[in-house]
Amino acid sequence: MSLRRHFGTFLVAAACTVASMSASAHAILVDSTPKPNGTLAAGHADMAFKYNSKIDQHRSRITLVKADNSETVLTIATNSSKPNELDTSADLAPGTYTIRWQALALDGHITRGDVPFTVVAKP
Ligand SMILES: [Cu+2]
Repeated sequence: MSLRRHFGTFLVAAACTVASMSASAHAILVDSTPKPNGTLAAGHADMAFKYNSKIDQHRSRITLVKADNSETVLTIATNSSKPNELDTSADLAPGTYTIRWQALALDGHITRGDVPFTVVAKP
């Protein structure tokens, strides 16, 4: 966690606070697979992140952070029938992970957040 990252988050929050006085539609995560602190089975995992507003799927980003802090940018499957959603997938071994998402809403505001989760071996 760098100071720069925190400062950037603060700027986004401030911009959205001002914008919300007019018509704001910046993206807030409302549901996800995996859930925050949730669990997935090992193997090929489909993941979905649902927001309260339309997302620019081409200019948003989903990064998989492993327990050793190595990062992999995942491919977002663009899907015009699910405009509020970012879909991706990865092949996951058992362990602890974080999905770091960055979503560009149609109001031009970027929001970001972390979804920590655990992958367990298939029974
Ligand atoms: Cu906004």
